Amino acid sequence: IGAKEDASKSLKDLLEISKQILTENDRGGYTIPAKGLYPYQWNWDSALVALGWATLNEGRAWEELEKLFSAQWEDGLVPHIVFHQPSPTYFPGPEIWGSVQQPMGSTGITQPPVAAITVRNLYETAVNKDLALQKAKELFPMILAWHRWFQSARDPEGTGLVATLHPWESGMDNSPAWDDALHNVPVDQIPPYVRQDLGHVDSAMRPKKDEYDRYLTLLYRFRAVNYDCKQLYFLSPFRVTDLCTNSVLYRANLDLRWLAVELGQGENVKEIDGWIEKARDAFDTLYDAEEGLYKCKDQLTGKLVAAKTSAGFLPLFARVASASQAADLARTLERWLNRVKHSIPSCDPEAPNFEPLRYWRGPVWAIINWMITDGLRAYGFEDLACRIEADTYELLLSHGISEYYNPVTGAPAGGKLFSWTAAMCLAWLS
Ligand code: 2M8
Repeated sequence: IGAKEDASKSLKDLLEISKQILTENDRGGYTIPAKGLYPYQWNWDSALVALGWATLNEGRAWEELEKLFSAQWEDGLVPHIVFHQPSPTYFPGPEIWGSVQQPMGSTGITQPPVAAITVRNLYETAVNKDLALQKAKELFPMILAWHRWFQSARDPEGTGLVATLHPWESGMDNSPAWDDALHNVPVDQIPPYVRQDLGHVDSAMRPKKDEYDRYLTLLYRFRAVNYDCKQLYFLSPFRVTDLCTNSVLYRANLDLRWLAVELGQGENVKEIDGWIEKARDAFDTLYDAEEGLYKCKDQLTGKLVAAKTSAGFLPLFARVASASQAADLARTLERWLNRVKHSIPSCDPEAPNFEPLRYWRGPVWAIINWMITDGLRAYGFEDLACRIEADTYELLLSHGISEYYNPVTGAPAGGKLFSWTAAMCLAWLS
């Protein structure tokens, strides 16, 4: 009984801390990911953080999404960062992006489209059904416009999979999956710059200068055409098929279709079904049967990327893997997990470029653990899902609510008191 009481006390503490983090990072309708390091509204962070808010205050959860979509561009893009209030602690901020297409400043690129997944989740679990119906109805056309933007702006050639034009769009900025494609981006004469991230976090945990030079080269090239989505796909020297973006979009389309039926928007179902069907076939071209893992692709060379990353398991979250592919993925994942103490490393721990401390090149991310666990459950791998869930819980309990964690030692890394990790505690681990 003593042990049981201890465990529930710890859970209570963890939930209390998580609640405090969201409250302290609340800037009035939107939540910053972490003080200092990320002082604005980030796109997929907000959609995930809304799941956490829903356990505390449903109205506040809906508001998070409304605030994000208040920055939607006329062409349908929902920006990767919205600059609601100026802040000197982040680079590159609004003065560098220089975008003028919407009332508040924003970047001119996007991020993995989690919003539809969150809306369905909030709608289905809502206590206040009237509010949920009203908010879901309001958000539905905006999300549909964003998904249409993905089709037209990021798959103008109709391949079935959307392109990612900047590592920041993938959300997994310095993933080894982008090393070769990014290396092929020539560094332009860009204005000198000072990185703010290195004032908040140890440089051993962040992308390198070489990568930042290219991130900024891409930014300035995009800015030169005012982020015109009709041109960007064709002019970007970086163009990849990202498994995270495509898996999240696939799942988001399934959830958008569900919402269309539920909300009496049935006339849109055929269009969404068309996207889903095309993507389903195209996903197979990313599957590496020998490795038992999906791979990203460099669209400009036409080659699958050799790097093995945790994004390769996200087709489980999408529900796009076949039963036998899912079984292969589960086997591969178990192999990875047997190599490190804490699940799930963001890259294959056996790979020579595995870096347990550096951002998206090795560390554990609670949001990715949630997505992959959700996928494993859907395919019937309950034991593996429970193992990852218990592991994540222990990790957060022992090491606090950080941006990411070293999978070998469990040490917390990156930003502290981090919103999306807190949201995962509230929405998933409680
Ligand atoms: C990280 O990315 C930002 C740029 O968008 C950065 O490092 O400056 C990524 O982990 C990204 O996925 C995340 O949305 C963002 C805020 O948490 O931080």
